[in-house]
Amino acid sequence: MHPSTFCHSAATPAASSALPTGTSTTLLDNAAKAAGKKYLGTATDNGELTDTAYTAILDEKGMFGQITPANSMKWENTEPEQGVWTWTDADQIANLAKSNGQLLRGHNCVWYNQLPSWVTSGTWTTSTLTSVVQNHTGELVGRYKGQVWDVVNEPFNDDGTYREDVFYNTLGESYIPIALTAARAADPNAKLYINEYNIEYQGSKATAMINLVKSLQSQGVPIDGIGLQSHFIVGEVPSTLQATMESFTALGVEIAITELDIRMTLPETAALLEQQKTDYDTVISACRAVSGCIGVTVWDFTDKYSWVPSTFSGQGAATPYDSNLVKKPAYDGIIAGFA
Ligand code: 9MR
Repeated sequence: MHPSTFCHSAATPAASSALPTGTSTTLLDNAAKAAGKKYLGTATDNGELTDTAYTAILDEKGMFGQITPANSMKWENTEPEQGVWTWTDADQIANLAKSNGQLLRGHNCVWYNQLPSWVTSGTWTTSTLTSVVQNHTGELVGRYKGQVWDVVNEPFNDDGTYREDVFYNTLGESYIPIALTAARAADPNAKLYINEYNIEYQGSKATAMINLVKSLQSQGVPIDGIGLQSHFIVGEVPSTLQATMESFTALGVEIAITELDIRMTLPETAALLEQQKTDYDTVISACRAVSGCIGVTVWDFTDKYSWVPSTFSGQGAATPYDSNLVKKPAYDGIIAGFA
């Protein structure tokens, strides 16, 4: 790199220098616990753990009380071939949680995405796929005991019908009780969740989740919680969020915000960042107000590693730290929400 380019960019990151930053010195998990919540957590991923500026924040005591592996516990990474288990990356995140004294959220056992081809392209009968689901779920939940698990991830389409994947197409809705029952058998102390997006709004998808949980409860199938992923858009956080949460906790299950981020159309502006601060405050305040909402996880804490730009072209800046690991106004919004 040309020396003058280096000096310029090191001294004044052009993109963020003119924009407002976060100023709170309160740590995020400390704020969550002071509000009576179990944690403020973050997703993280193995490739990020060599970034020492990143890990300095991730590991700081009082900052994140919980972590979720963004990818390393997923099926394609843990059982890439039938009965062949690869635990190195998953163990790295679990061990990090242990050494930092953080809760771990297992993510996830059964999901339509990031599946190895032996699962998606296999020739299954009801009986063989039941065993596969039981075995995979049991291995994961049994390996990392005493944790919270997203046992089933994203079972619904946005209209509230069941997503058609290899599990549903072979086993119908019964794959859900099969997975939950196997998880409970593997670790009676694990908290078992179904995790979903676009259930933060009242509508067919949230209603489908309520009906599913009621049905599981009536069958005696173990279900402890509902995860609201909460991938939001700046200025569009649902005004009914708290009411939706209450409709879930009324079922007698706990809930958590599991993958919070609030994206914007780039470029960032001062006005968008201020709105984002308000939006983070709104989401955190809703969790704070609902006693059954146990905690909030951001889907990574820095724009440097957010999944958003690669999925939503032209959008990003969804997290509380910018890509230079500088706090954004959104950070202060989280603190304000817990205050
Ligand atoms: O953050 C994850 C990203 O690194 C992966 O490429 C992506 C692949 O599907 O999955 C992301 O995490 C998803 C999570 O597992 C389930 N809910 C949506 C998340 C964002 O896509």
